[in-house]
Amino acid sequence: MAELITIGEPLVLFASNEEGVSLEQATSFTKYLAGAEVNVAVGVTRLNHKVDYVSAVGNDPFGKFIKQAIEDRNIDTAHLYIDNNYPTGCMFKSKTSTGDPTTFYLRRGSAAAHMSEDILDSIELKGLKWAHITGILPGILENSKVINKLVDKLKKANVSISFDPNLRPAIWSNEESMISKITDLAKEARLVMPGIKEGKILTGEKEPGEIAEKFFDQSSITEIVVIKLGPSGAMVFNRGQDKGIMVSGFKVNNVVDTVGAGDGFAVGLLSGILEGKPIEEAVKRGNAIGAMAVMSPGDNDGYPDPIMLEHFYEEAKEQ
Ligand code: KDG
Repeated sequence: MAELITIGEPLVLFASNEEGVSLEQATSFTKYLAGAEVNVAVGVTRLNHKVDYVSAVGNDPFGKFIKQAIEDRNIDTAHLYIDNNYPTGCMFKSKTSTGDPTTFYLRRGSAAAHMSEDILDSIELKGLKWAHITGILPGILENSKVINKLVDKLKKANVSISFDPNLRPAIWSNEESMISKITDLAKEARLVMPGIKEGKILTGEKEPGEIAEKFFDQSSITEIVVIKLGPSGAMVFNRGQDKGIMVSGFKVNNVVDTVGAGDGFAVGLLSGILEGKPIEEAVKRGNAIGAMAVMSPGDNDGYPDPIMLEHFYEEAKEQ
């Protein structure tokens, strides 16, 4: 029985092998499994939790690659639908060890974008504790009723929602609708985990405490807001407590690729919560896995198993 469910679009990622070369000029790429929600499913599974993943891919070579990659990572593909009419989403990424890479998508109208409400009918929610959703899902879906039905179903089954805004302006027609749809979804979540820049865009506030307050004010469901501050760590805010708690990040000497770090953070935070750890310890694990993620090229290849995580804690230095 799964403890966590995630739903979103898996992408086939072509990551350039040529440091400092633009996507336009790059000629050599390596193929990976990517997609924010599948990244979280991979990481939490690797830490020995049972995760259910819901999505759709095309009946094409990349859909087959994704299905196999998910199965290879020990995740059940019973709810990964193969769509004969629409293609699998693709993403391209440049290579840079300084700052964030350039990304480019070929995903509009993909199989995942065409997920219908029916896709939710066969999902078993019994025994589930958490559902992880990101702001990418409302940005790609052609039919917004899927989100409404998902949220209703989760609420009826008393499944808590964890929500990562994952702002991706490239998939939205304009910023206004991105902010309004993502804010609506955040209101349904018990746990919200924006990056500091995302928090500022979504709430119009500047300081972590003010951002968290805005998330609490707009929803009676949100209990925890964790604001990611990049390499320096994250701040945790619990509803009703005056002050946030700063949890330091870890020093990383060799940044290979920053994409996937936020999902790595979610992996640590959610797996810690599933294991009943105090929230600060879960956030510390989030910081650790975020740091591990930036040291490898694919989105999710750097996520640890429990032994690797232990080794990291033994050797890593906090900021
Ligand atoms: O968080 C990592 C994701 O950004 C990446 O895997 C691709 O899901 C993705 C997206 O939509 O950007």
